[in-house]
Amino acid sequence: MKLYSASKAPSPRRVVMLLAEKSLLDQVEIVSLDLAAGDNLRDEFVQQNPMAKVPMLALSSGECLSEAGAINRYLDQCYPEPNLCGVSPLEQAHIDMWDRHVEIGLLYPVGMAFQHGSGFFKDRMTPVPAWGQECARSAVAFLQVLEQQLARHAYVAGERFTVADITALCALDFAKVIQVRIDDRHPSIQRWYAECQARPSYAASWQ
Ligand SMILES: N[C@@H](CCC(=O)N[C@@H](CS)C(=O)NCC(=O)O)C(=O)O
Repeated sequence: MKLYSASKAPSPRRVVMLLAEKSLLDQVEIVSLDLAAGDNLRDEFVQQNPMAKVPMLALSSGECLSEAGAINRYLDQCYPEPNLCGVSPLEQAHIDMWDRHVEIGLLYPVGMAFQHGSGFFKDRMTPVPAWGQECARSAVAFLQVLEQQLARHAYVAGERFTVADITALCALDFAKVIQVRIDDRHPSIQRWYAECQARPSYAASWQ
């Protein structure tokens, strides 16, 4: 398998962290694209992933998968230990629900705040700074939702570490680029973050 990734990008990092949790990093070739240089916009990449984004997982069959959530669910089914996406239908739905809450409530707005505030991709989109500011505000507001959830539960989707924690960690780390950080208003997130940061997969995911 080949994972198309990019240094410091939060979406492929979700997949790298899941691979690390499953001790699979040595079975995957990681191909790092230079997004600023537009490696992901080149024809050969777009033919395999019409959305022109990373991550993309290329299987030995020639099939290509994109979307971090879809790739992680596929890998969790293929390599079931440790389970990160849920076992029973209800648990799977619950974990997927929180993964989506974090993706929509935090990761997406942080990404929009970064793109529209920095103009990092202005060669391929029109930055709208006011939209970036609105997205930053909604990301900050979501931290209260996360704080309440983590005050009630050990982890984002309940009492064990799952893909929803991976998504939240990657989103929170990336939020630093838009100056959004957890602080004294978020004691439960701080407790959870310290625990997750101590996992070997956290250090391994920075590649
Ligand atoms: N929803 C997608 C988001 C993918 C995404 O936006 N990836 C960013 C890096 S984090 C990217 O490839 N950006 C390049 C571009 O927009 O040109 C996922 O979860 O995989």
